Amino acid sequence: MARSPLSPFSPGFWRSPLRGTWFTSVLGVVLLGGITLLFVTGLLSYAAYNPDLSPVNDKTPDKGILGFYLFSWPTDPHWLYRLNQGVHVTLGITLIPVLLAKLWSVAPKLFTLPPARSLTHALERISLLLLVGGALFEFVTGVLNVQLDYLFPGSFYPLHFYGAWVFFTAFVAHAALKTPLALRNLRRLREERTEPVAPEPAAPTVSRRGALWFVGGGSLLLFLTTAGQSFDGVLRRTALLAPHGGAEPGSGPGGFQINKTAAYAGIDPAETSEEAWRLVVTGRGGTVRLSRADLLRLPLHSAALPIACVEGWSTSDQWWRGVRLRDLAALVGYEGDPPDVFVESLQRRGAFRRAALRANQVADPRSLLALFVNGEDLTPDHGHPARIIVPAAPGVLTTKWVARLTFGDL
Ligand SMILES: Nc1nc2c(c(=O)[nH]1)N[C@H]1C(S)=C(S)[C@@H](COP(=O)(O)O)O[C@H]1N2
Ligand SMILES: [Mo]
Repeated sequence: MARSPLSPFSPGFWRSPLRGTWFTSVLGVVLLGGITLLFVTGLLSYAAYNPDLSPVNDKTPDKGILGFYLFSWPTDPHWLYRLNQGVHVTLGITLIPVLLAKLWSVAPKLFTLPPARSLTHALERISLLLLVGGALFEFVTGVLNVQLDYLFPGSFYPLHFYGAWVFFTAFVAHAALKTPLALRNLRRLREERTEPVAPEPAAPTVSRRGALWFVGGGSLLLFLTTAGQSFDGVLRRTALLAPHGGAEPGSGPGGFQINKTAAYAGIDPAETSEEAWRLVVTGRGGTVRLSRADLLRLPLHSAALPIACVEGWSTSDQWWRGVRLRDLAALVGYEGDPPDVFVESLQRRGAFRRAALRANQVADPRSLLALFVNGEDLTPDHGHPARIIVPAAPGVLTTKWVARLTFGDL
């Protein structure tokens, strides 16, 4: 047998007998479905931010046509964002072994020489570069965001969003070219009859089917240690790999997941006291300043709504109680048809201290400036003295430690 050459550019370098059209086709078909669903849930996640209420929610400069949106994000069903983002993040993490196995199975192709035999071949290889680079970029930025709590504050979002367009464009071209072949391979070829791509294959140590079980087992393990972060109690404890897995932060009314604590956000308790804190509400009818006692004299309403973060974790429904946003709009000149609102927190630095909500969200009777949760005053970490809560909206729009509401078309 010939000695294995050292350079990956020589075909004899690649020895695994597992690489072959059947193996690649099975993984390819799984990714075709999985990545399409990732892209759709990702776009919906973007729409859920109300990106057109810019530059507040989507701060990307010159976003052009890729920053399009087609509809006002609905407020029903109230768990819509929770489901969408749970699927997006859990599926993305579950697909990692499949993606890696697929890249491994076609790795020799990335090293073929000459780099381009013709113009078409050159174009195909450039598109592969965008495909592989785009896939790695999207999965790495996604995992970093989920695991490392916004490693690059503010910039994850445009990176992951515009990276998705690059990746998905290459993915569509690749799928259009290869899907018919992959499906034909799966119909015609049986695993045993596939020729290995290696010209000098080593002796197999595991069957192709066995290798697929290994990949699938890896995915299952990731799924089982991630999915629980979208649930409370016992299930959350199974989410060993998720930052918001494990135990709840304490018990009692405020004993559900916390994104940023009051201390982290630099909220000075002196500013949130009964005497110091005033809510400033502005609209076409003027400005009113309300203490917490003033708010408590307004009609109070309850709504059972979850917190669902872009990172994929969520809580079950919590019981919020407070003043309807549309009632606050009515105080400053919008009787009946509330407009958009711009919300600002007491927080001075960092992300997520300002957010815009669209008119349909303000109008929903379950959209509250919450003062209580689960029957008690909000805890400092959940936004005392007042926070926004809106059905079906991403957590990032539910501003805590609210200081100012400005109603008007944005
Ligand atoms: N002022 C302020 N509000 C905020 C945040 C923040 O960092 N600062 N984080 C937001 C994000 S990203 C989420 S997911 C929710 C989390 O709410 P919780 O900590 O009560 O679970 O609060 C939102 N409101
Ligand atoms: Mo979040």
